[in-house]
Amino acid sequence: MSKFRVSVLTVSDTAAQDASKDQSGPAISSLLTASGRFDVEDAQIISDDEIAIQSVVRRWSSPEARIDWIITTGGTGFGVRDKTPEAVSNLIERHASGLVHMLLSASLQKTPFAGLGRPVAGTIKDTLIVTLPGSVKAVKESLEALLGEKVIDHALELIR
Ligand code: MTE
Ligand code: CU1
Repeated sequence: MSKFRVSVLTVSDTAAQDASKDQSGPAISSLLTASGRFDVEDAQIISDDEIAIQSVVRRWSSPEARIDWIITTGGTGFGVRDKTPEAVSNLIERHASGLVHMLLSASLQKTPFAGLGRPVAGTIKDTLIVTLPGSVKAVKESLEALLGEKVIDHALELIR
């Protein structure tokens, strides 16, 4: 079976100014690559801007891009600039509330602050998209839940 094609979008005003401040994007890429099941095809950093988020997500979810899974990191909390879930939600065709539930329940076992996360997940055409929080700790905990029992692999097999 060929590897799943993943693109990683870091959403952060700070990292958009200075790419060296992006820790969660590289953390996601290295965890995925280390698993041996995923190829990271593209990684970008943009500011907390709904239009900018949507333009990247639209491009990556177009059939020509052939991306199986888009992961975003950052902008999912309560900060006034945190708009990732709203931007992504408007593009999702089928919501994956089960994956959201999984992310939240796994994360709540690590910290009650996970209750401040507002993740969304779902499919846009043949692409799955999941929004993760912005910290490296949260990203590791979230990917552990999604990749551990190969739940995400099964989801990706069903849509490809
Ligand atoms: N989820 C996990 N697994 N671990 C964490 O430490 N931190 C929470 C939450 N989700 C956390 C987590 C916190 S403190 C915030 S504010 C929200 O994610 C939103 O993060 P973001 O605004 O960086 O996207
Ligand atoms: Cu927080």
